[in-house]
Amino acid sequence: MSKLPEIKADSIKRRKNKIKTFWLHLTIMIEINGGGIYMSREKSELLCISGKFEVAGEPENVVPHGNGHINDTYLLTCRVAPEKTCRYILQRMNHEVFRDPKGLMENITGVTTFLQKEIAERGGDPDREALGVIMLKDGASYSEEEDGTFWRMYRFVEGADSYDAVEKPEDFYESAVAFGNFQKLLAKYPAKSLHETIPNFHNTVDRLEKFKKAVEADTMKRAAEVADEIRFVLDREDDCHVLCDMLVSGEIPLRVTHNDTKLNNILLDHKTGKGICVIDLDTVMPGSALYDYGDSIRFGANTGAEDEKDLSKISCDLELFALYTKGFIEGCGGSLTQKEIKMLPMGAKMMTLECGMRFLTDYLEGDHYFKIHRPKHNLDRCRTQFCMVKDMEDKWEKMQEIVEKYL
Ligand code: ADP
Ligand code: GN1
Ligand code: MG
Repeated sequence: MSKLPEIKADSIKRRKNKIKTFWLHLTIMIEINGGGIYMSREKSELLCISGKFEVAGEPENVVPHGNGHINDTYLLTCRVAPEKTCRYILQRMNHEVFRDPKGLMENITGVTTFLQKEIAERGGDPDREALGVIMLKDGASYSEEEDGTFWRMYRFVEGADSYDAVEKPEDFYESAVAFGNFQKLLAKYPAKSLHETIPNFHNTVDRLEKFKKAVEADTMKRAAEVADEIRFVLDREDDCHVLCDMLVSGEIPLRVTHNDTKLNNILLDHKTGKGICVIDLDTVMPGSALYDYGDSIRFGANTGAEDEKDLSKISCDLELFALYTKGFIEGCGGSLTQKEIKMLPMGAKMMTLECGMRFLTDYLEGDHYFKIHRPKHNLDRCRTQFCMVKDMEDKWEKMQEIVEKYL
């Protein structure tokens, strides 16, 4: 979890320099994010939006929170009594990514209510183990502001944290158990009632087509610079069809899945170390168990960060791969089919290739989808993903051996 640096007032000069640097960074970020609404929001405005929700006490403070690439997330503190505060997550939904905020919030209220009930029936704590949507005072689940932005609020899960990298292997294992269990909890969710919040989200064949169009259009004149990366994708065109074909033929089942299972989308309990609450439910849709498994491996089993510039730091850690495999299969509680288990390495490779392709598409199109914090950020991200794919290909037999133990 990133912490804001403290400014120590030991000399006025140093302080002035820091303030100058801060504004320089802020200006760069605003420019990089296309004058993003995110950075230009006034605290007073955020507190005013917060006041429309059913919060306990009075909204007192609000600060940016977390490292998601899509939504703008803030931590809100409300004053309940002189010595007591209550915290919430306030989020601006990215409605360029999620075109149907109403449908999206219907999914989230439906899924969270369902999860709370399932968790309570199993003797768990529904207030901590599932996201809790805070309604508006008028009973709606989100607020549409006059400037066309959409806002929602969640109960802040106290005593837990999300991580941007695996610090302890046990944490990765616990996240696997929790993501597997999440899928199990939603096994009976009425899948047909779910809106497809991002059509074709993990349809790799469709992603490939969009990528090819971006290469052809080359609106930013960046294709020549990334010829090697383009070739990398085209050399693996056949792979892109494998999971889609298996879903269509029914060889692997369609399930209600999370679809965005990176490590920072799970909260780990400070005391027990268990994966206490799965968050970021925007993409809960019918999908494949291999997507959830694969996306976690893509992010968490990588020895480097998703945006690491030094590619020598990138590889697929087979110990972490084995640990996650064990946890996920256990978490799914015997619900994975033999075919799904056999295809787990392919799930990992495809989610990594697809994500790299998405970063590259965004780079070619001018970085309009994923938030970036420096020039070529999406290109750096794409390169780590492709490096990880290559390493998986080199370790393919070992990955299969690890998985075959469970057949
Ligand atoms: P994004 O879609 O942009 O990734 P997330 O919903 O994942 O947004 O939220 C961003 C971060 O905010 C998470 O990684 C997590 O650290 C934190 N967060 C989100 N919801 C909660 C919550 N209910 N309680 C505690 N922390 C949360
Ligand atoms: C986005 O929202 P966040 O940061 O958890 C993206 C995922 C990508 C991921 C790459 C809705 O996830 O699909 O795998 O970035 N979410 C969406 O880090 O596109
Ligand atoms: Mg997230």
